[in-house]
Amino acid sequence: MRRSSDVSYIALGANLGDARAALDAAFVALASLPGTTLHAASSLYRTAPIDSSGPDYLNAVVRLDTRLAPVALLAELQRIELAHGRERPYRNAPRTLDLDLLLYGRRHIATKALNVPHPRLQQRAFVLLPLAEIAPCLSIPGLGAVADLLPQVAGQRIDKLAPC
Ligand code: PH2
Ligand code: MG
Ligand code: MG
Repeated sequence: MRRSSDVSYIALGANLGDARAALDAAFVALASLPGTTLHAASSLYRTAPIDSSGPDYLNAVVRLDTRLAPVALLAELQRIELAHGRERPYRNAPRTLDLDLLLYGRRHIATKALNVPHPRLQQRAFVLLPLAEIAPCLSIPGLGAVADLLPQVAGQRIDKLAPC
C-alpha cells in the first residue's frame, strides 16, 4: 500500500433491484476499504437513464481519501460491484451496482483497464451534480471548474432526494 493519501472521487449508480439498499451498502463498503477514509458523500439523486435503459437510476458521488493506488482501488470497486450481483450482459446494461473511479488526485491515467478522469464525466448530470454538491470548488484536470460544466448537462432529468 502507498504511504501518502490521495483524494479520489467515485460515482455510484444502480437501477436494478433495491437500488437504495445497494447504494447504502456501497457507502459502508467504501468507507471500510483498507487505508481509506470516506471524506464526503453526496445526496442520492434519482436520474433518467442516459444511453441506458430500464428504470430510473439512483446516483451519488463520494470522496475517498485513500492510500490505495489507482489500480488497487479499481480492483476493490469491482469486488464490491460483484458482491452486489453485478453482471455485464452488454454495454450500459441496467445494473445492481456501478462504481466508477472519476478522479484520482490530479492524475491522468489512460490504460486498457482504467481511464481517469472518467472520459464521459462532463456529459453526465448524474455525475456532475453530486460531484459539485460535495466539491463545489473542484477543478477537474483537463476540464476546469466543475461549476462551469453544469450548464452543458442542464437538460438531463435529475432530482435530489430528500435525506429521509
Ligand atoms: N450509468 C451508465 C449509463 N447511463 N444513466 C444514469 N442515469 N445513471 C447512471 O449511473 C448511468 C446511466 C453507465 O455506467
Ligand atoms: Mg458507469
Ligand atoms: Mg462502471
